This record gives sequence, structure tokens and C-alpha cells, in this order.
Amino acid sequence: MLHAAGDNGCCSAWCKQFDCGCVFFLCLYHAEEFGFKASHPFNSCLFLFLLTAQNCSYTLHSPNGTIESPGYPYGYPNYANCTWVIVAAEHNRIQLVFQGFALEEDFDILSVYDGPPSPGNLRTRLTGFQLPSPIVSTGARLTLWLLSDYAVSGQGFKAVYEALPSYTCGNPGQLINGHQQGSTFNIGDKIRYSCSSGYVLEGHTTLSCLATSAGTAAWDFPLPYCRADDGCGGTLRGQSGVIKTPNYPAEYNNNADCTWTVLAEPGDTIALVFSDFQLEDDYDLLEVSGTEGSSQWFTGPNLPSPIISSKNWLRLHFTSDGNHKLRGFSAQYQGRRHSHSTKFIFRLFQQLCITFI
Ligand SMILES: [Ca+2]
Ligand SMILES: [Ca+2]
Repeated sequence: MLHAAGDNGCCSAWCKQFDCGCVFFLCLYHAEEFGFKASHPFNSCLFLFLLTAQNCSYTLHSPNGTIESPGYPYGYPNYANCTWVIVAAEHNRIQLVFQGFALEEDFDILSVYDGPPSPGNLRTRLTGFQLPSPIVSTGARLTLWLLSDYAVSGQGFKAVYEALPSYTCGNPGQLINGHQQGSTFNIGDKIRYSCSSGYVLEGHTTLSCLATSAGTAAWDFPLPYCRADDGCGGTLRGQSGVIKTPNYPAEYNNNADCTWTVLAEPGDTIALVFSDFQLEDDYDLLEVSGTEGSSQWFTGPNLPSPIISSKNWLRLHFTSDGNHKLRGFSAQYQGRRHSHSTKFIFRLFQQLCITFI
């Protein structure tokens, strides 16, 4: 590797982590010859960070392996633009299990595509510091795309992947503050979960691996989770009910973190219709997952459109930051056979119109 003479150390330190930059630095160190004014040695470093965009692209064909962001765990570069395309044999699916995850929240994003990286295939956008749940593709291809912005890095991410034959569901994942019983994940197998003391299990305690109509295998319910005993949210199993933020219609709490999981029988779907929605714009958020495509995010004063789950579950995750509280939201859910959901929404709309007119 080339090293710039008298490079004041910053480039060398950076290049310990990345096989990049020093060549750029060498050019920049002599940038004054090309009209750049480097009045302070750190200007060179600034240029270095600006110009060492880490473009990388990998296609992975082996049936299992490990993926790490560049520089993991010492931090990924700014302006990273990296893709990993995992290609499995025909009729296989791909399971991705994260072992480490820390990206600058909201600014550095790992997008996961269930297939080639086109918008319609977007499965989820991951950011922040929580270890994501395992992901299983529906086909023989899974794409990861990491984009970082111009400043602030995190450790990055590490994930292992494995091609799954059509008769296995793959490991549904471990619980934070909980335990998994069962170590085989093929059609007919069951996995049981429990939580450590001081935590309550939300979701189904037992997952069963079932054959699907598409000729593959899938777990019948989503991975449960363990919430602290005094937390808000919960598991809702009834045919219908109402989900409200804590204290609604009075203001919700600061630093709230509530998760509601609505469960229906396999094959059923769930409709969710909001009657009120008031969250502090951009700072207090509601994430809804279990719908087609990636999670949906809602914030601010606008009433979200009705939502229909694509599976037999729907999960609502509400978080608020440390200040400014508003009224929150209220939403009615109903579990139905798919054909009835549209009718349910229509009826709810009718009710709402009558209420407001
Ligand atoms: Ca960043
Ligand atoms: Ca707030």
C-alpha cells in the first residue's frame, strides 16, 4: 500500500481499517499543485473522507457464509455504497441471521430486498442499534444494500447466511431476555420460547414449521419477544379490539416504547383502522409490520390509511422521545377471512363518517 510522506497520521490510522484512501491521500497531499488550497493538514483528511466513497459489490454463491460491512467492527466509511447479492440453488431460500448491528440511526441504512434490489422487492430498511430478527427470503435470492451518509459511523453489521432447502423453516431466532427450546427447524418441528424472570412473553409460546402452498415451509407465527413486566403494549388475540397509546385520549408518556402484536389464525388476515392519530412529527413514531413489503412508519398529525395485514399477524411499535407529548392514537382491529376485510373497512368508514358528519 502506498503511504504519503508526512501524512500527519490521520490517513494511516484510517487505512488500518480500510484498504482505501492512501492513494487518494497521496493525490490530495499534492492537491495544492492542482489548485486545491490545503492550509491546514486536517483539510487533507477532510478531502480524504469526502473522496473515499466505499463502493463495493459482491455476489455470493456459496450455500453459507458471513457478511460484514467494510471495517466491521471498527466502523464503516462515510459514503459507503455496498451491495451483497446472495444467490442460492433453485427452490432454496436464504436465511440471514444478524450477529452484530450498529448503524447511525436514520442516516445510514441497510435495505434488504427479497430478490433483486428493485423497489417492489424491498423487505425491510434497517437502521439504529437493535439486532434485527432473522430474515428468510421467499425465493433463491436475497440482496443487502448499505448506504451511509457523509458523517458519523457505527460499528456496522455482521450477519451469517445459509441456504435453506424447501423442507425447512430455518431458525426463527433467539429472544433477548428469553430462551429457545428445540433445535430442529424442519416441517413438523416445534420450537418453544420462554422469558427470563421479570419479563413477559408476548406472542405465541410455540411456533410450528408448516408446509406452505408454494411448496416451501414457514413458521405459523412470528417470533415472540420478551417485554419488561412494567412495559406497555401486549398480545391481542380476540376477533376485534381497540389499540390505544397509554393514557389516551390524554397525552402519552415521554420515552414510551410499546409493542402490540395482534394474532389471528393461520390463513386469516387483520384489518386495522385508525380513528385518531396525533404524534409529535418526526420524533414520536409508529411502525406497523406484518403488511406487504417493508414496515410502514407513521408520525405527525395525519390519520393513516386503513391497513390490512398480509399474514396472520400485525405488529405495532410505538416510540416517543424525551419531550413534547401529544394525544397519541386509537385504532380498531379485526381479524377476518381475507374476503371480509375490505367489507370491515368500508363499514368502519361508514361509522366514522356518521360520527363526524
Ligand atoms: Ca452516517
Ligand atoms: Ca415527543
